[in-house]
Amino acid sequence: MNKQTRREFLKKIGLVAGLAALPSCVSGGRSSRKTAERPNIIFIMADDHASHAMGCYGSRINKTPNLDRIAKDGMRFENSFCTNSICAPCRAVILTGKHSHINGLIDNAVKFDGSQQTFPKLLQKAGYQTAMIGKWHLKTDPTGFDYWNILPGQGVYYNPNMIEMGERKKYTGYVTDIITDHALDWLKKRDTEKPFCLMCHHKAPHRSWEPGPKHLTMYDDVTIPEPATLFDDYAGRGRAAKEQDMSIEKTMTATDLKLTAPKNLTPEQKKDWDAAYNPKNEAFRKADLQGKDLVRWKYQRYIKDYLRCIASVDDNVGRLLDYLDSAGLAENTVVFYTSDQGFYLGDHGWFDKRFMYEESLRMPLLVRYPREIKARSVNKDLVQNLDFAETFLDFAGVEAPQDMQGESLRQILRGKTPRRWRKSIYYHYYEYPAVHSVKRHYGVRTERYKLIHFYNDIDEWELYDMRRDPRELKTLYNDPAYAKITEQLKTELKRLREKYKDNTGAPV
Ligand SMILES: [Ca+2]
Repeated sequence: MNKQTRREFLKKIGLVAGLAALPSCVSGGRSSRKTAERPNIIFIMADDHASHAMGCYGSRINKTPNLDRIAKDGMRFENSFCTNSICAPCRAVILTGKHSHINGLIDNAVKFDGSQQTFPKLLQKAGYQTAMIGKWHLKTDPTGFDYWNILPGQGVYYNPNMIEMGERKKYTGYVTDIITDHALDWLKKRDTEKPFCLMCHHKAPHRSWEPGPKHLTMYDDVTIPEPATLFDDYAGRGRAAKEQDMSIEKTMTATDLKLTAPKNLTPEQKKDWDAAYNPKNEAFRKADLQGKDLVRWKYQRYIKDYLRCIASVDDNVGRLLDYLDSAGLAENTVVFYTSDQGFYLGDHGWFDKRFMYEESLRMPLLVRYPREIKARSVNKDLVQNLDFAETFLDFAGVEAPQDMQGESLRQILRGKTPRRWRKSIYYHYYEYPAVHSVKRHYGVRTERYKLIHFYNDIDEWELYDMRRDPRELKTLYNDPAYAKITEQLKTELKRLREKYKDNTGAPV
């Protein structure tokens, strides 16, 4: 029975609304009561965690043993991309399964319209218990959750305020630990008769990369390898890459570099902080660095703090996984790990995200669900955050509404890529003029090529052949040898803009 007929059949026998009450739903066509239970969902998301800082993605710079557990027992996606590489827009796309121009949240300045359809609301309606804990960043209160406890705005790393169902409370401690504590508390107190969907969304490793008390001196005795493009001069690209304001050399502040301590530490935390940073700062003051040496020092300073924040995320993901094991929930829980987008880890001399270049376009994506996903699988299909809503609904046996724009990943997770899976992805970034000065652009990426159109106060195109130039150092736009490819990509870009109903920005 296909999805539509099954739905009609259920409707006929009056079971659609009652699905929630059924301990064994027919989803997946399994017969036994036990295997047909609807799975729980834990959706863990970090903020700005690039996949090249994860062990299972081959990181040269850190280890993430707990995240690797998810990859080892499940599937790792090699080609997972965001639609708009910035915090709030990415979250809105995930919630709605719709591109930014449709859900309305095109940049970080816009408030999310929480009255619209989202996957948590649909899961809730289908009988799931839903919870949202951690970074929300959408400016309006969460909707579609039985329980929510969120950081206000970006939140802070130490001693954060959180807003629990509308009530603001202050906590002492480190944000990644505190978010996980709340997630574990909620899991322990939940109604065990119902399936659940828990969103555990971390602030880390977002700027300004303040490490937790356990990791303040981690990496002190090592030098982290530099990326190949740390001293990129952007000679092969257009104005957008040259005119950004997100470089390690020029943009980083004293706070970013921990030349000043965070203001909100308790006396005890301040003592630990000073013990870790004062000697490092003293050594810097004596060194009198300039030019490339100074960039190198800043890079070490930045990347070590970034990785220290990730070490805490990794520890805390381990705590959640351990709980699932001890509570007997590991088999029947879909565990998702991702980040709202990638990040520049000194690549091209940058930090931050926004550009459609690979480092920030890519999202790590690991999914574990032993009942359907083979251990240690690796997938190369082109997938996006646009697909998550429909994937969660599919696992819950809820039919995705027609107006969602992604595709369920469930068949891919089962190792069976649908025959007509997409061959290209669409991207559109809007936040300009704004912090970091990354110009507005949209584009298309296929397995091999990428075509980007920068517009607004500029009209420039860039084309990359990622097989020959994986670091995207030289645009091939206007290269006669690539004229035919360029035309094909423009046609594809037009098709995608029509498909996704995007008439914002300059025409192709
Ligand atoms: Ca982010």
